[in-house]
Amino acid sequence: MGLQVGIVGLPNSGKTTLFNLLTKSCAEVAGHPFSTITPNRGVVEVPDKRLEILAQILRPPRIVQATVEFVDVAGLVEGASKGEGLGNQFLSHIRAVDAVVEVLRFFMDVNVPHVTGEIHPVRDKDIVDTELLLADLEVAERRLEKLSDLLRKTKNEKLVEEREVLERCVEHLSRGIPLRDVDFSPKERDLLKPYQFITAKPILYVANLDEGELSRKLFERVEKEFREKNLVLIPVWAKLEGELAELEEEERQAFLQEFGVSGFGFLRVVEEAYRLLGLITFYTYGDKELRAWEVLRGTKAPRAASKVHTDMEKGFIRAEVVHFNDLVACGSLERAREEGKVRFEGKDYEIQDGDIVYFRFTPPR
Ligand SMILES: Nc1nc2c(ncn2[C@@H]2O[C@H](COP(=O)(O)OP(=O)(O)OP(=O)(O)O)[C@@H](O)[C@H]2O)c(=O)[nH]1
Ligand SMILES: [Mg+2]
Repeated sequence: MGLQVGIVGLPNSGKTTLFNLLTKSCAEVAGHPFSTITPNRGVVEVPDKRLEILAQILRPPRIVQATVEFVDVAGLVEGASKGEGLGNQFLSHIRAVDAVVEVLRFFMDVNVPHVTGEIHPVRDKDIVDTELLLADLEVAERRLEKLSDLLRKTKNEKLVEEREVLERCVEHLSRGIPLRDVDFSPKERDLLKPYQFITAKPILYVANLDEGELSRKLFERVEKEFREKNLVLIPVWAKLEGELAELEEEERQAFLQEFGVSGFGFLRVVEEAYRLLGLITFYTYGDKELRAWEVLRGTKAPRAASKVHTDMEKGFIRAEVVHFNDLVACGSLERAREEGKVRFEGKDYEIQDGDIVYFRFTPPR
């Protein structure tokens, strides 16, 4: 299973337009609020230059890229937690994701109404972030009530711990602090995991611009503000990029240059999500395929093997590893072996970004 990313934002901010761009889908986009009701889901293959180079060296019968699944939900409005708009129940669809992308409207288009009547991305961010906080607060408070009931009847050490950490959550959320900014211990994090709090997930802001000067100026100002707060704001031109995607490469480059943009913004969304999550890529290669996988930095070899197959973790013997750079320098796997660049690593080996790994394991009887 690849990475999952949820897309949130105000109605008409361009979430579905971005979703379509990312996943090459054609979900309904409309100029009225709440055009998305049932969530859209789509999978993107992660662009990977190293994988292309490896394919040239190894000539596998098949190449499998790492994937990211995007989930596009309905728009959130102020008061959603109290039932405004479509309420906030649909947020349950993004509880299971690994990271959140929040789309902020920077495009001006008067034909597309803004729910508050004014283009103001900083305020929009406050509205949406507040609703996400309130959604988490609701979950935490509901669970706390249940826990208090339970604890009145039974004494249970673990439940007491859980209550303490949930109380801390409520305290922070009530003060407007997202849970990702709270310093929980690893043990507390484990206790909180089942709740899938949205504000505990890494978040990436996407500025949806149009090609006009006003939009760009606004972006420059807001981006600076975000940077000072250590927040990531990525510019995309969702509508324009969608139109450009249909052009031939040469024509497209000419357009991008004209707008002073070095490349598609939407591709950065995937890259940044990776970076935010601390993910690295390793590769497996066998008779059938060459394949890219993502794991958290610091993952040990047996755990990485379990991504390929759980039997590989259980029966793990060793990993035979060559780094991408070494393989490229040698030009072939045989040469890399001759030059001693293929290492044998044990169960404590931490997989490195760009490793090509062959797992040796005892198959189950
Ligand atoms: N001019 C311009 N229009 C855009 C841009 N992005 C989206 N739109 C338009 O804005 C309208 C809303 O876009 P959607 O992608 O449906 O917005 P959404 O956030 O998914 O909206 P809901 O699903 O209703 O919450 C559509 O008419 C889009 O064509 C943009 O970058 N520039
Ligand atoms: Mg939509």
